Amino acid sequence: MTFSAQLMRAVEPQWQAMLAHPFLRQTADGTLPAGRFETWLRQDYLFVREDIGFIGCLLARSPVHLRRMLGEFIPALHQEMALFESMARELGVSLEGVEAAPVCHAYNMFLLATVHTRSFVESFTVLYGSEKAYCDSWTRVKKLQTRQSPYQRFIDHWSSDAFAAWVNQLAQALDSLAGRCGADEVKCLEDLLRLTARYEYWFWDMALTGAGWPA
Ligand code: MP5
Repeated sequence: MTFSAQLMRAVEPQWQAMLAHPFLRQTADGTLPAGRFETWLRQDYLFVREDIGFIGCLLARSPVHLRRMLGEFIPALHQEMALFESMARELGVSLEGVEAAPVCHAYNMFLLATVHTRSFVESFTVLYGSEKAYCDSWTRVKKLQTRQSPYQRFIDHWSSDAFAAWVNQLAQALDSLAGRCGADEVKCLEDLLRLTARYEYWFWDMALTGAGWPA
């Protein structure tokens, strides 16, 4: 079993909980209550915008052999933001003046704190977790879909072969870093990957419940 697959196995319960979140099933079968997808769209737009900063910091710390891969991801995220903007226009959703919900804020801060205070491989593992989470989650939506969705372009984007290939590239890069990791470091990577899966679960949950700040 590869190093990345071993890490994934250690967080299986949290991963399955994330994939079983009702937001995904309801998106797939069209039963999501009105406004819930739009909440996700607005919040994830903010998430991706901040994620670009995380990738930039990761790139600055990256070993030479991973720089091109990480560097090319930045324009891809700008393209993704254009997809959000175009879908928002299509759905009549405003992206102006949105405040980050607690989980969106916390998740972005977790990414930034990780890249500033933890090792490169620890930060890279968190990136792998967040990308794999979207690949697996949207592929699950695609599989459960019974009819065309108004949100099809998002579903197709993250369940595409191209996105799966990107996640696979990340897995291979993570495998190439395995040699740097002793037992303590591996435990640390598992903990960070688990936390990433939990943030992802919590993000779906926020979209479904609309949970915001108390005041
Ligand atoms: C991604 C995302 C990763 N957009 N939002 C969350 C909450 N988790 C992960 O996907 P990408 O392609 O980096 O936007």
